[in-house]
Amino acid sequence: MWKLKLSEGKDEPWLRSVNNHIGRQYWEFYPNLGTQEEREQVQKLRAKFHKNRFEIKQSSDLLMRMQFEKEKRHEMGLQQVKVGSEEEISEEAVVRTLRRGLRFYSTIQAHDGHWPADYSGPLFLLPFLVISLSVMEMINAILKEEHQKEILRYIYNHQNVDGGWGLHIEGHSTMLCTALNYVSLRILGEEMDGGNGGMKEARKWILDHGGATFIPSWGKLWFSVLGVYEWGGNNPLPPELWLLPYIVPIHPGRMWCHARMVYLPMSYLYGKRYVGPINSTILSLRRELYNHDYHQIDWNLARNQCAKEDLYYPHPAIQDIVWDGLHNIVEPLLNKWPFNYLRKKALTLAMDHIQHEDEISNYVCIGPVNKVLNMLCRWIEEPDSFAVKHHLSRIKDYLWLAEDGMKMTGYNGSQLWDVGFAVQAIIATNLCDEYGSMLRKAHFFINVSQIKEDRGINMSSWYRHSSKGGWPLSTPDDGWSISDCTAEALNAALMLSRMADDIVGEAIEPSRLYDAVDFLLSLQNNSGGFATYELTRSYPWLEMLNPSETFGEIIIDYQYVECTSAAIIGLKYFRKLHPGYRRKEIEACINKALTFIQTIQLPDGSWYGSWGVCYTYGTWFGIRGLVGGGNTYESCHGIRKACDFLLSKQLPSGGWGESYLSCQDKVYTNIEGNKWHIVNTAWAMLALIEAGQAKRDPTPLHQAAKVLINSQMENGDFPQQGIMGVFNKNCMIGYSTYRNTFPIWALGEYLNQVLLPPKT
Ligand code: LAN
Repeated sequence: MWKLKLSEGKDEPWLRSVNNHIGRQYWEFYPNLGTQEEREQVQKLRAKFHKNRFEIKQSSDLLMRMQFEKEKRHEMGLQQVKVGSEEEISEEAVVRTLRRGLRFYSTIQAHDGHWPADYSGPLFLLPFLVISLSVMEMINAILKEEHQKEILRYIYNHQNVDGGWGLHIEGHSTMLCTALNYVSLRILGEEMDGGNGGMKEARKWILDHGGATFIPSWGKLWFSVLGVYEWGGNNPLPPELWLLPYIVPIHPGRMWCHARMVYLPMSYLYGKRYVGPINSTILSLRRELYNHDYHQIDWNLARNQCAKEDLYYPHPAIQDIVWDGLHNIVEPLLNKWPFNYLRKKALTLAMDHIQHEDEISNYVCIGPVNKVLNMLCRWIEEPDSFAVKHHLSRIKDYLWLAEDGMKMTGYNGSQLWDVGFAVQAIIATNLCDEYGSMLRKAHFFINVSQIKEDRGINMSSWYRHSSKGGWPLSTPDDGWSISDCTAEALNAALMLSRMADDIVGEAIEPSRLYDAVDFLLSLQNNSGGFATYELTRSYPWLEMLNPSETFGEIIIDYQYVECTSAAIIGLKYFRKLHPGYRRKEIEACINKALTFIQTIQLPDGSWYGSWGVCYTYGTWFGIRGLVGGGNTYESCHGIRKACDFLLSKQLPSGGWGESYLSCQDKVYTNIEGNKWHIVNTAWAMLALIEAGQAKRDPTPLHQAAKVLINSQMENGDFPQQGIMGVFNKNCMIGYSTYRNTFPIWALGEYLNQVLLPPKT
């Protein structure tokens, strides 16, 4: 049976960690583990997912829950609460719901203080891993039989009825994910007509949509490396860009760090025109993926082909002109003497940057895409190197298992991010005396997850902003501090610092909080807004050169309401508790940030949320920032408009339910059938309560609270509904702890601000 391992890694020779692996989560298979009964239960959970897979696309982390239940058997002891539609909500009903919710929450907290969870959704990640390991001829060495079985389960479970795969688990079929998953299945040994017809349907989908020349650029690149597509069918990704002076706006050092870090190894592969070993599967795939004979394909035409299902960001004409020029004129030159000298130099420089990222991220890397790309590049450079061993040892950090199979996650988890919210949620219930041990553990986790030092020397020569004092999304091993992760963690740490040591443990030393504040202050842009990991370094018009077709707004680090509001809240609270430290600068920073938030509020009163779905998420942050920064409903027109906006979207059921389509279409869209979603409902409630709705008219809040109370399950858990995280406008990603954290948080505020208003 599979077992989830937490905070382990000390015995693995190729692993390094800055904090003793605290927060690391991965699954391992033990053939003799578990009783017959337990194995049967696992099979049942899998069968149930499979049966309902077309209706319910999200798994519910039931294998992890099962393991925790076994380890920490708990007596719920409190009867479930249901409130009738005409009934008034009693204080007792809310307290009991919260106690039940918290009791369950404590059973799924790890001993190290974090809440382990699935963090998946995109369907292109696993194929990237499979293809890279295939090129390295290491599939069977790294992905053991049981892994492969679970990976196949996952891929088939998420095949759409039409035979294709979406960009993410809820999406319509796309060429990118259909061709990639089809190829992965073939590499993993599936026959052309295997999978109970699944393979045949997939192949039909690909051919019906023009064949694999219509795959977007990222797919073209991976297929070229694999040997089932020609390099001449790729638009250029010249590594020479790294040789430009920094002043040039398109210098890679000015790009959003995710785009920079993904296009870096891509440009290395492109510059090398690397092609992996050709075997019979590859030769067969060359026949399977196209409507025409492979050798007759017009690769030059293929460069700009893209299936309409995949086209989120169509290339503007100017981009195609640039590509044509580079492809037809510059590339041929760069491959000839004496210009090939430049290519050589650029490749060496690119490799230096790849190595630097690997080293200072402890081979975790900034995300799953550059992780496997870097691994492949290091292998190409030196297959037996220590670097490759380091890389291989970190693969499992990105693999998660649930009842739908084994998937690759969007990061090596969202541990710290989830803990930051969890602390704020638990404290909001004001039942913390009873649940102090949860807070104590979470406090410890926050403490050991801060990035205490910059690891590289001379960060700026690697185009890195200083990370010192910040907090990461997952664990500090990757070395990448993020603005809002830092701000939320700072906020949580400050809240904990005001509570009794004997309950929540010792507070983090002020000097370390000062480091966090320094980091935040260093991230404010001139406009007042905050981007994600770094300052905004270049101009939005560069988006014209976004080559990805599938993803929107990836070229520069834009400024977001989420990041800016979080910074305001963290800094404001810090200033209150530590009034002596950089007081003036903090005040100026908050004021500028407040102005920024107001300037990006949309005419209907909402904010577009970029990292959660979508206007409910953004508007929660907008209100949180404005109120946290000292504004009130009465004093601030923006808050009034935002409240009106949220109230106008409340459903007759009393909840809110926003579809992921909001993110891509940029129009508020209800979930099909006007269904509510507990997480949207909680965000809207939190926003309205923060803006003082209770004083004006608590009815909408009572209605919403009823939805949350009634949705709680018998064991105190909450149901996993649609996917609630997003990135790059177009791709969804699941935050599996949100279903517990946000209902608890919202009901906590509801109890203490609405039912038992604080005495003033
Ligand atoms: C994340 C996840 C966390 C997220 C928040 C902290 C929630 C946000 O407020 C700031 C941006 C950030 C850090 C973020 C950026 C983009 C990420 C890293 C991701 C959504 C997780 C996965 C995604 C990454 C880009 C996926 C790889 C795909 C590419 C297109 C490069």
